[in-house]
Amino acid sequence: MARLGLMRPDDPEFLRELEATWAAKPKPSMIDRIPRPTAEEFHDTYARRGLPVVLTGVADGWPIMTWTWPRLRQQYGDTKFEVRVGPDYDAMQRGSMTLVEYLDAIERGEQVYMANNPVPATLRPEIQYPPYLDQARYYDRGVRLWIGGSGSGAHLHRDLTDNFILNVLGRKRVMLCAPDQTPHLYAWEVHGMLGSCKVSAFDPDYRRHPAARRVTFLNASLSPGDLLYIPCGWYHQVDNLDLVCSLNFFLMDSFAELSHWQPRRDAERLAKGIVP
Ligand SMILES: O=C(O)CCC(=O)C(=O)O
Repeated sequence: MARLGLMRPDDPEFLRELEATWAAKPKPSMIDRIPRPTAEEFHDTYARRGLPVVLTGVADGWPIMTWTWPRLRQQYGDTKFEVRVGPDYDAMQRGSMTLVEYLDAIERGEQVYMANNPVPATLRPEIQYPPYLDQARYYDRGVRLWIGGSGSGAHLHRDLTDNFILNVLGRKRVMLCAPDQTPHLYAWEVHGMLGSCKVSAFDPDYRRHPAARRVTFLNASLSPGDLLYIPCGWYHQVDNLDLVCSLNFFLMDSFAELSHWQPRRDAERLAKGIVP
């Protein structure tokens, strides 16, 4: 298995090379679903090529997959979480609620999303990392908890690291498109480097965003236990189809192999005493 880089790619030069690399190669026409691949299969077919994939069966037997709504309510009902309030990302307020208050608010039809919370210490022992990468690639604050009602979700954006989404309860739909589609997605400067976009991948308004006609969005439908790998730079938009609980594992790095970037990764590895 090839050794992979360690650098967090928050340099605009990295993103430019990532975009140029994708502009020069054919894009996938669908997102593969692969049952429990070996680490070699995952690295060689997906991570090094920067290709998204849904891995199935990987979380079978993990403690987290025994979570149920009644158990979450009972064990973590008094735990406080941050919530996003309101339907529009750019105009939303942030609030704080216990899990029980939050689940009750969803039942009343309120537009709140318990998004992107650090995992509370009491829950940590139940969490395992996806086994494909050594533990040093993960970091505690990179594991995030998302609980949302039907219709909640995240607008189209990209992240600056590789990322796994583990869907725990409910169904989630994710639409993705390749990193080089930036010019057709109408950047929306709500949070700078994240590359938020005004285009809706689920319901594009071609009258307002005509260039979006050129974009092919790929669908990934996630059921409980599905693990979606989103490589750095891939745009994604999320729609929760039911009451959903999911976890994110944001990594320290991008594993896409880029020719220009590789010498800098090698230098970083040497500086850290890691022999390639
Ligand atoms: O699950 C969600 O609503 C959003 C997840 C997301 O945006 C991400 O993983 O970057």
